[in-house]
Amino acid sequence: MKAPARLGLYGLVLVAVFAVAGFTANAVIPAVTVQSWAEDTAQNTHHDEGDSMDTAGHEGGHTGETAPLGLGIAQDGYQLTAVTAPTDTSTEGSLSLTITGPDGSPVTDFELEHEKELHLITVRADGQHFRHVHPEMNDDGAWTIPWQWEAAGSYRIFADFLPADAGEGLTLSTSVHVGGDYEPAPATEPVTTATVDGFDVSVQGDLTAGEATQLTMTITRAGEPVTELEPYLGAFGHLVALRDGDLAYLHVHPHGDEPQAGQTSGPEIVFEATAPTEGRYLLYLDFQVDGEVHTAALVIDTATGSGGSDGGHSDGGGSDQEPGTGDEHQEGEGHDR
Ligand SMILES: [Cu+2]
Repeated sequence: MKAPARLGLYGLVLVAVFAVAGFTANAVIPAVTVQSWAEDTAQNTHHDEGDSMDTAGHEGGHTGETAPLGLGIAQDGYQLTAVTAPTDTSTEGSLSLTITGPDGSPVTDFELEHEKELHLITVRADGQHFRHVHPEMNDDGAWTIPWQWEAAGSYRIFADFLPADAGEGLTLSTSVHVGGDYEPAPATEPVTTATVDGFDVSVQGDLTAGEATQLTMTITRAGEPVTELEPYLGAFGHLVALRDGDLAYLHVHPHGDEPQAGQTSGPEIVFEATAPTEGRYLLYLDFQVDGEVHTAALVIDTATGSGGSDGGHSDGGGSDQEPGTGDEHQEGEGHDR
């Protein structure tokens, strides 16, 4: 029996994504290339004819149950369309998009995921200026939110949603370009503690390519543990993880039961994440205290897995910035590892 062509194609795309990410850690352009590959794949799998590309016969590239990476503008017949946004930083306008379904018409029937029908994530190609918002849908199926960009550059826009007819959630994305002076600020090293709005957020744990691992976020304020975390989007925190370089979108799951209204927690929030490949990952934690949502941005590299024990990285991934040896194998290596 021949394996379905779609598996071969999918594997090929994964291999291609890996190769691109591996050779050009901080480049912007390959993401576009990857996106078009992903689109091709989505279209081919949708039509299900399968044999139009002989290269699909290439086997051995599949990596098992790796989830989609959110890099395509279309998947399973669903497509991100009519994306509009201000084209410079001085314009106050709106950000708008429409999801079309397999029949080509706008989808208006969505199911709740993390308490919302559609999650919109925007982030600049260098990982800066992350925003996670929830637009409103009008009767035509257009999702809109008032919008002004805070900085120029190329942005990726992710829509995360669950069409009622699809049965499973989808993440689609596209790029928009914002004119003006652009000062790129890519991640040059891991950042395992960050301060936002007076809260100190740290991450402990390792990301390991191809394995589900736990990441623990700890939130303190003025040195005291924060224990009044409030439920936000059905959890005590919402974590988005993106692969540095192509901004591949990882699905991250909070641990523990869904909180009840009025319940509080802290100072730790535990997540489970699977890094699709080795590399650097950008983490964005949304958490709520006193009715206000804060976002902390962190950066973590995958633990050096294959080939052994890496001599003592087991202290939680160098999460502390204590004087001494806290930076044994990460400082100053640039992006090449
Ligand atoms: Cu959301």
